[in-house]
This record gives sequence, structure tokens and C-alpha cells, in this order.
Amino acid sequence: MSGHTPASFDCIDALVVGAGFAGLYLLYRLRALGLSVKIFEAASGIGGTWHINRYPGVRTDCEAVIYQYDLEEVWKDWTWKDKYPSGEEIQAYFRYVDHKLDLKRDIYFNTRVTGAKWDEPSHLWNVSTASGLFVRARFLILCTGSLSKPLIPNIKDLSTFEGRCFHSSHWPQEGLDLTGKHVAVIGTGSSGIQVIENIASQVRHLTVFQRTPNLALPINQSRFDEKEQVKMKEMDLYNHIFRRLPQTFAGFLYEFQPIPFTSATTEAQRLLWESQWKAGGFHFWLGNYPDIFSDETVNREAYAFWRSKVRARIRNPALHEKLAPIIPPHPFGIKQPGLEQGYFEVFDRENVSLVDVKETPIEQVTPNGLAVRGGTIHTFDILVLATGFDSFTSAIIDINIRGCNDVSIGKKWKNGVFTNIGMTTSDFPNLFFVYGPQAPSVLANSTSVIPRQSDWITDCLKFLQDNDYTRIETKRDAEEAWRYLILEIASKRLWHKCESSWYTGSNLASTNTRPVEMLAFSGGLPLYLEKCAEAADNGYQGFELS
Ligand code: NA7
Repeated sequence: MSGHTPASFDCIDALVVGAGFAGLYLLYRLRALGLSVKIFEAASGIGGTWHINRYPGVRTDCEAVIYQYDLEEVWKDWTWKDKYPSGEEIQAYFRYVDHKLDLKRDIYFNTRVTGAKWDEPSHLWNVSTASGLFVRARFLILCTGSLSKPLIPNIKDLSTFEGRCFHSSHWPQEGLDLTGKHVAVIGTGSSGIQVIENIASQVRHLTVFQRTPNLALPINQSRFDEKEQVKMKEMDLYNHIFRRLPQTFAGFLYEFQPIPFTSATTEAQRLLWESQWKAGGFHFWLGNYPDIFSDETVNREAYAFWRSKVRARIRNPALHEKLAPIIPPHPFGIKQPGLEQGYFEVFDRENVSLVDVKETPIEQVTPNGLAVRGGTIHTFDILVLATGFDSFTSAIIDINIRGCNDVSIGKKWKNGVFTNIGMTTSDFPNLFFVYGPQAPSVLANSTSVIPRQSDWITDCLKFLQDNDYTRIETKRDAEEAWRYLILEIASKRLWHKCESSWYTGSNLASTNTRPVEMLAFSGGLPLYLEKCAEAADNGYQGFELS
């Protein structure tokens, strides 16, 4: 490997696609290895999802202290403002990271990768972009995000709407004055609830089109005291925190209960849930009894607790069944709950109405609104599609990636998504993904997983470099075994009890790009990391090296 950055793009060691949390970390790690590395980024700035998502109320679901790089040169002088930082604060954090690590000099913005073709004789990827830039790279590492391609619903006559219409992730970057406006939001996932609770008091009227109630949890937001952060650093707690994260199932600072719900006394169950509710965030989800994910009866108990808490906050009894129904729409926690602050109270406002699209399905868009079954037309000036994302595979498939014998990655995954533990897929040598399909646990915090996946890739490239290998390709039986393990682990939980979820791709009813199946490792971060270590420790036996 050359070990230097060439002046021209003749040939580099590694091309990273995407300048989000993962891509930036990899740039830092691979540079330190002495490789020539560049990032191509389709957007105009760093931060990935945080650069793109600008809707009102955009905020993390994880506490600031774990939503950052575990690099001492970065965290030691950085101070957070909020316990759960806003999109704006995260953008400021990324600017600071860039300043500290001097990243931008190797990043090409507004450079969308459109094609990548493997060249067997040279063991190189030939990568082309929409802007005409072309590069040959030994390794291609996709950090394109698991939720980056918007899912635009297939609603009749959507293009005929005469007002403004955009996906939540394409909120106008220059901002939008909503004063006096009639606004509609379709979708009540994490993005939808953040938009809804933030704009309800600004708009003249808000119509929310809900398909599935969000079993959202209170965030319990607060300021993150500066003195407390200084003290934590003095006490060396940050190092303990970063070392602790991969020891927990979900990469958070709390863990599932050590005993099942059925072994706890009624008093212990109730007191635990009350304290978790008060703590806020994901405590009631990821700190709960482990059997809520596998035993539907236990899950119903947790749901009943959630429902009683939520109903107590909604004044209009007619809304109870809509927002917190007696029969759960799906088991609690098998879909990521949103984190809210005042979401349920919004629906008691006079300027807010809720349309249940399961009861009255959307039939078509009209020039000034939406017609639902039964003939009612809801009119508005602005339509926000908070309808989610085509998860995991689509951002990768959208790049026309062609591996050995010109096989395309979309075709390869059409009947099942195969990847090996090391984030590569057979027929596609020297191709890696971070936080891509089938790699991390869905229950794991991405900022706990991404650095560990990136370290695996960095170590792998070092191994190849040290041993004069120029090609690595996963073995077919290894990727089949890995996929089987993912599906087997998933089958023991209640994931299949959900009609529509981006964990499995069941939310993509209309796109038909791949089978509906669990696409992420749900066996917990410690087991995932153990498997990663095994894959490397045994001399990369699941891979062909040459
Ligand atoms: P999500 O969580 O996938 O939510 C999408 C929402 O849009 C969800 O409520 C969907 O209902 C709804 N939806 C999708 N299509 C339609 C149509 N055609 N009609 C009505 N409603 C529809 O995406 P988010 O952006 O909110 O959050 C993604 C992740 O980002 C989140 O998990 C966090 O990790 C951050 P459904 O529930 O499918 O019935």
C-alpha cells in the first residue's frame, strides 16, 4: 500500500463513502494506519443524518455523554449543553470534531457515488460519481447510514399537491415560517412525533395522519451541567463510560434486569417501572425485564403500564383509544419507541386534529389536501411526510455496485441479504459496510457500535497490509452461517408481531427490493463483538485471502 495521499485520484488505499459519524471515525483511524484515504459525501457538509435532518425538534434519542466519540483528544475539551442534544448542537459537535482532527481536507462534498466496479486483475474498485470525479481504490468502505434513503409513500396523485410537500428529512434548510399555516403530518414515528410536538403551537392548524400509535416514552430532558461534566472528566469517569458501553446488551449505560419479570415480585415490578418512567429516555425499554421481548403475556403487562401513564395525560377520552388503545398495536418495544416531551398533550389542543388512517385510509392527494375514505377532504398548505426510511440496504443498492463477474449487489440481495460478520459480502471483494445490513444489534446504540465496527475494519486492513494480501472476500458458507444466526436469534423474540417496521423492512410493502427479514443482529453487543473478535482471531478463516 502506498501510505501517502496522492495528488491526483489515480489510486488510493481506501475510499470511504459518507461523512457521518462512521465515515469520519474511519477517516481518522485509517489515516493513523498510514493509508491514503478519502471520503466522498453526497451532501454539502459533515454529520450525515445530522447535516441532512433539519426539521423542528430534531434531537438525539441517546444521552449526550454516550453520543460522542470515545477519543480523549475530542471529548476532553468538549462541553454539552443538553442531556439529549438537539440536531443543532450535534452539528456544532461535528464542526468541533473536524477542527480537532482536521478531517475536511480529505473530504469531497457534493460528490455522490453512483457506481463502483470491481476490477479483478488489479484488485481495485473503480468508483464513479455524479460530479464526474473518478477514483480507483483498494478498499471501498460504505458508511452510507442505515436510515438515509427517505421512504416516500405511494399515495395517489401526490405530485398534484399545490402547496409545499417534503419528507421530514428534507425540511427546507433555510427554515420555514409556519405562522398562520395549515399543516399536515403523515407518520408518527420518532421523526413525526418530534415535528408534531414542536410545531403544534406555531401553526394555525395541524392535522396528524396516524397509522400506528407511537408507544413513545418521556425523554425527561434537562441541561447537562457543565460543572458535572468537568467533574466526571476529573474523576476519569469518561474512560469508564466508554469501556462500559460495549459490555451492555444495547450499548447504553444501563442493562436489562438480571431476572425475568416472572421471577420478580409484584412490588418489585411496579417500583422498577415507576423509577424507569421517572428516569426517562429508553430506561423503560432497554432497562426492562428481558422477557418483555419474548413473552407476549409479560409484554402485555409492560404495555398496560405504559397505557395507564399515557392515558392519564390525555384529557379528551375520545383520544384514549386512538393514542393508547386497549389492545396494543404491536408488542411494546419491538419497534423503537419515540422519545417525547409533551407529545400526547398536543392532541388536546384545539388547533390539532388526529386522523386514524387505519379507520379512514388515505385515498388520494388533492391540489390542496388529502381525501380519505368516506369522502372527507382535509385541506392544508404544507404536507410533511414523516414516513420513515428504506432501511439498511437501499442506500447501498442505489449505488450501482458490481462485483465479480459483473454481478450487481441489488440482484445478490434480492432473495435474502447475505453478509459476513466482517461486513463484507461474497462476490464483492474488499467491500466493507459500517452499520450496514446484518451487522449491528438493532438494540444497540449506534455510537457504541460504529467505532467497534470501524476498529474491526482497520485491524483487518492492517492484517492484509502486514501480510501482503491485496484481496479479501467472504466465503459463501460463512455468510450463510452468519445470516442463519441472525435469523435464529431474531426468531426467539417477538419481532414478527409487527406489521410495519424498518428493523425488518416490513415498512417497505411497496418497494419489493428484498425479502422481509431481520436485518440486524439482535443478540446484544457483547455477543456481536465476541463474534467479530472470533472472525479475526482465527486468521480470518471465514474469508478468502490472496
Ligand atoms: P419510522 O419510525 O419508520 O416512522 C415512519 C412513520 O410513518 C410511521 O408512523 C409509519 O406508520 C408512518 N407511515 C409510513 N408510510 C405511511 C403511509 N403510507 N401512510 C401513513 N403513515 C405512514 O421513521 P422515523 O423517521 O420517524 O424514525 C426513524 C428512526 O430515526 C427512528 O427509529 C430513530 O432511530 C430515528 P407505521 O408505524 O409504519 O404504521
